[in-house]
Amino acid sequence: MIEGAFVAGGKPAIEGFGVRDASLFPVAESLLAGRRLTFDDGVALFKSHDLHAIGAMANAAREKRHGNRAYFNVNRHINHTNICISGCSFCAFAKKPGAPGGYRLGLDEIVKKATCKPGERWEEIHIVGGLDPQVSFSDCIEMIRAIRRANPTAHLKTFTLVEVDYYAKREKKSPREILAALREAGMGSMPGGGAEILGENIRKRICPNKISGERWLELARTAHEMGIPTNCTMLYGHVETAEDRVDHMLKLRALQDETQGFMAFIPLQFNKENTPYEHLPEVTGEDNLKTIAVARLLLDNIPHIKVYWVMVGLKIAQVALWYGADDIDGTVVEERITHDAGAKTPAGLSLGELLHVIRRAGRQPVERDTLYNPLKIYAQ
Ligand code: V47
Repeated sequence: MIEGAFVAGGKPAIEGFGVRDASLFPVAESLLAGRRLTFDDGVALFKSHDLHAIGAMANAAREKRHGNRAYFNVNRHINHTNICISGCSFCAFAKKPGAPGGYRLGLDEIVKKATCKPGERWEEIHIVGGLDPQVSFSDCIEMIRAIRRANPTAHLKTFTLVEVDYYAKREKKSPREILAALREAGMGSMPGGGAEILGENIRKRICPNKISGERWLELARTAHEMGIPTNCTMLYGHVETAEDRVDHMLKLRALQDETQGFMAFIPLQFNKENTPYEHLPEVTGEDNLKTIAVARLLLDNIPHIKVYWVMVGLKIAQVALWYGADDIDGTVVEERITHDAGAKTPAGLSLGELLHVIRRAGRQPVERDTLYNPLKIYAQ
């Protein structure tokens, strides 16, 4: 049940959210009564332009869980290879083997990136790469071990479920064996990439060679059963419909009911440059904020909704902290996937810049570790 939506003067509670679009009255009533939102509620939210009311509902849910806190972490991304056989149409980062622009970092370069210079620290290193035929599973294990040696205190959030499936097939091993070996080498948790849109109709169009949505969910279940926490994502703003987005979120919600293994949901705004979708309209700020808000409202069992400023920009990220997001990713340092697709955001932020963004949004910055244990609560 969402509290605090009641207004003085005996007005109906629903007005506390400022809902003007009648199609959202049932949604607001469900929230006030503590009822779980349905597929139709999700679609109504996406189709409505009553943005402030949607934000107010999401903010009430966000503040009920997290108060005024805005979590962030001091992290660094490393993309060890962009060579990939998957051929997903939305991805400007990936290069086919032998194609111009392909790169594969050597172990020395990876270790150098993972090693802190004086004055630097990374609480988390986030490592993902393409499905590169020249990178063996033992290379992956060696990479994790070498990073661990170079930076023993950083949490390693490594490899997507897509990479787990790829190496399981290549090594003729079960996903459990692959995950166990990665964990043994030093992997602490997994990022949420590769989910895209889980519905097969869209997957067939945008990433026909990638694992199915069903397989992605099955692998997430396996990781969670093994006690490996993961994130989950949704790539939005390409050819999907409101119904596809809601279906995606409800599939994640259903799995989370079973496993409680997802830490955070991160909506990923599609960046279209250098992809076949350049003709599509830009994703708007309205859509960014609405997607964050609907995620907060539908995903009532996923503790954190993270806004990824790299994709939506710092200004929208600030507002998103009032539209359902309680977490903002992060210092990042170096980013390739979005920037190869035309992102105009910086590649990384200093701790001071990130604190400024959160404070100027009026939220209390809380530095967290990957598993959301607070490390430091900063003055607002
Ligand atoms: O899976 C690819 C997406 C993902 C584009 O778990 C694109 O904490 C936008 O998963 N425009 C990788 N997105 C990034 C990712 C991620 C990022 C930040 C935090 C976490 C986390 C995970 O990027 C891919 C794909 O869905 N992607 N191409 C593009 N043109």
